[in-house]
Amino acid sequence: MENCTVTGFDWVPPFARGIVRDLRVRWALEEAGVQYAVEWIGLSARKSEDYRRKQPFGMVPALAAGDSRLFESGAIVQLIAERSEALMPAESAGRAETIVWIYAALNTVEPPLDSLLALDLVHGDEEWAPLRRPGLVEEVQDRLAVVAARLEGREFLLDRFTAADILMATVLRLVRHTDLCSTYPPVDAYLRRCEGREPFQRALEGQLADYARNEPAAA
Ligand SMILES: N[C@@H](CCC(=O)N[C@@H](CS)C(=O)NCC(=O)O)C(=O)O
Repeated sequence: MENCTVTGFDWVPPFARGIVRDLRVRWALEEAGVQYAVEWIGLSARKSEDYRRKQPFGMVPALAAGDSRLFESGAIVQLIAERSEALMPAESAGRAETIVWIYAALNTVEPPLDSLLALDLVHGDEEWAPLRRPGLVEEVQDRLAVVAARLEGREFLLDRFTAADILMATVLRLVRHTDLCSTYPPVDAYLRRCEGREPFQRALEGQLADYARNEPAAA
């Protein structure tokens, strides 16, 4: 992949730092050893016609790679992985297993975890929030129990690190404001293992540094 530019937000409030989805793309590029630039869109400009040409839903991330204009973090990470054996085995069984776990992370595990994040950190004061929360926590626990069973005796989702781990670990981080992951020791150890990787640390530092640079001056 050549001439890669990732688009992220120029600033987000503290609760969102380290979980905004351009982190997934930065991490994948770091693991694959691909050089990239970052450009930023302001929260208020994200729905502009101009930005929607890069990301039709007015969200981040987007990736420009040569002549390609890509969006959807999962698709972007998968496409990076398809060009890098560091992220996806070349043989077909390993490739298939990686893709299965990419979709499991995004389609099955992410929805309830993302809803819990929104409920706790965005809608916490709504009247319905305490009524909805127990059922949502049960759904999250149901998904985490399956991930824990998969990780029993394994370091990663497959027998090596793959793009699926980038997506699963960044999905698990969505509930970092709770102790839910830490109640499943294989999940807790897995998350620490993934977050301990140098490429993850570089990606995270890059994202946090960008927000720090754009921090509004204190009144
Ligand atoms: N399915 C999309 C979701 C992207 C997404 O939710 N991005 C958030 C930041 S993590 C966003 O841009 N939110 C702004 C908004 O919803 O308007 C992906 O994975 O790329």
